[in-house]
Amino acid sequence: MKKLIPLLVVLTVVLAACGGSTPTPAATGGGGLPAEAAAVAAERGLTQDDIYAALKTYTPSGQLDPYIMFSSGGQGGQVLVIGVPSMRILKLIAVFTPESWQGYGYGGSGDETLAGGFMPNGDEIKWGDTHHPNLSETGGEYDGEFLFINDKANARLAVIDLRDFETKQLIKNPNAISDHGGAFVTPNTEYVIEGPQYATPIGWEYATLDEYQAKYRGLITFWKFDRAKGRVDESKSFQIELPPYWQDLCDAGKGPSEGWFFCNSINSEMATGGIESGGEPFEAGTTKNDTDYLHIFNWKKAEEVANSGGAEEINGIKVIRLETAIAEGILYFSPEPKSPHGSDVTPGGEFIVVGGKLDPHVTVYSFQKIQDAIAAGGLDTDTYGVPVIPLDKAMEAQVEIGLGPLHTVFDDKGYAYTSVFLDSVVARWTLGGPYDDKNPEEGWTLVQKLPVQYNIGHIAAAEGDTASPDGNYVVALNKWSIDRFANVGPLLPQNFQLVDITKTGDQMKVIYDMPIGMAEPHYAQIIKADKLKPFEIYPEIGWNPETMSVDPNAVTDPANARVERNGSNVEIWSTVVRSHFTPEHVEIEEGDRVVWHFTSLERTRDATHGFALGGYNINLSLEPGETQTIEFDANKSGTFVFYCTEFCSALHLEMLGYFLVEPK
Ligand code: K7E
Ligand code: CUA
Repeated sequence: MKKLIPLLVVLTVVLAACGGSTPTPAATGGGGLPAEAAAVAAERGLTQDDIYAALKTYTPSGQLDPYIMFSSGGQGGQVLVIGVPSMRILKLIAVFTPESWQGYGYGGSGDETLAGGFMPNGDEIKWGDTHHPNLSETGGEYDGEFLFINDKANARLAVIDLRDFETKQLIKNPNAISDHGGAFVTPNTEYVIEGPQYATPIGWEYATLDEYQAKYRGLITFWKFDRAKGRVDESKSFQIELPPYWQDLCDAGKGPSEGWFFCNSINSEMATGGIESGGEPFEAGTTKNDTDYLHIFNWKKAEEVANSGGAEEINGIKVIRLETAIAEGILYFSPEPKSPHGSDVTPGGEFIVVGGKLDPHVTVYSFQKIQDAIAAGGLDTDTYGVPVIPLDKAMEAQVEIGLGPLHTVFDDKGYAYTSVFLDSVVARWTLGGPYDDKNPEEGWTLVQKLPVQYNIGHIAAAEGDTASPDGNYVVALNKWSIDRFANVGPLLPQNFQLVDITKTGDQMKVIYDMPIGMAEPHYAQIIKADKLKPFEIYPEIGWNPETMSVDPNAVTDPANARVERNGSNVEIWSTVVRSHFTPEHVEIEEGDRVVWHFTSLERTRDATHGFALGGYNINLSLEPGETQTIEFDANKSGTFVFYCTEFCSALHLEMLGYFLVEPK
């Protein structure tokens, strides 16, 4: 009984502190709930910290999360949408991988979107390795309009429209076969940047590994974003040729560093592996040097050069050659220790933070010092002639935080948070102020190392990549979960841990574990929920989500639903509403070409219908007001059934039709 007293005290105090509204009798009635809650806590063996965590995260039915996290779905090729702090999955957005339940890649407009990401020869790619989601920004703040994400495996970029949380565009990079440092936006989303990763000859032409230094190249792409169209405009985009170091994570400058862009890199050794034939294995060959190169780009200058004839067109896109980039002052390097990962610009834009996987420090670069060194000139160059700013001329500070620092995010209190992989901790440290040469190291101090479970990769903060991060939460995106969840066999979930960062000093706390029972996410961004203004239903009946306008083939009245034949072409206009398809009988002939339009007449929120056509690999999701078109050859005769795949009403099971294909 003694053990219960502190619990009771905490609960009473916390409950009393919960908002200014008058507590309901149920909450305090004669101490009823605290006693009951204390009994539950005792029964479950909950500590005071557990009770605090529960109260910080429990979200009653109908209460909405103040933040929304967009997480990469890793090699599953999707984006996960998660409420914070409840850590409930709200949606999985199909991006690079077909998802039948969203009707993405099973007959509807998603087919065309997916086809945009196929190889130039038309070869289909039906998955992606998503790493870095990035929200569109205006003035360095998330604006809630668009989300971008890369596919590392195939060097592709995706555009998701946050009016309906659907993927609108995939683009295959015409000159790179893998990427990593993307998607990252400039502060007004002028460009969405896709950094490279593993060097290959431009256009992935054939060249042997003996020709690595001569022919293999890095390549960074600045995709021009047309906000009005909601699409990337390849004709106004450009690339910059880079030495064959493996450019890694990137971030755009903002504030004083706006117009610049920063990427860390690995493999300044230009290792080519091949242990089986006497070479050094990659992991040894790429980690011999003590430093690699932070890549520093003047993208405003690059834009000018690309738009004034300074680029060469390769496979349909402008490419600024390495010599041009050097001659025009577009590219500089500065050494970064050791096996770097992560490149994160501070909210004020004055500093760039780089982690070193094999170095116990984070290294902080000063943008002003970089500018001063460039202005002073006289810089040595690397093998390819790129000017190198010595580390001591660019560095502002180093903070020793532990083994394996990776990524850094920020809050509103002047703290930085770095994920530390080998130590499995979140390190909180203080950012020194703007550069003061009388006291250059002031304020760069480690404050707390919070253990997380286990092996944290990325870390995400609420509004974390903006010019004004919030200070409530960070999420540790842990790669391993080991013993945190019930055993589900040898392939385990990842573990997202929510960390409360509201209190200053060494008071960070883990307050929630969320298993990700899917692929392995990399990065995530967290936006204030009230910045998102998605449709509740599509604005008008007949809305085509691809064009974001009313489709010419929309049918707003079931009386106009019909089947028309023109030779062997059959065109069908169907309406869909609870609880029937019109028409319910579709009779055609084997070998017909079928074009079939569907319009949902629903105006009720959440009244979604599906359209499944068994035997033809077709399934659509028809949200209220949506119009979709499918096209296929009726290459199989027989009696087929189409039915609704969403339980939409009491008579959902009766929502079906017959599709009769008469043999030739
Ligand atoms: Cu997983 Cu950003 Cu691709 Cu680091 S990267 S962890
Ligand atoms: Cu419509 Cu079920």
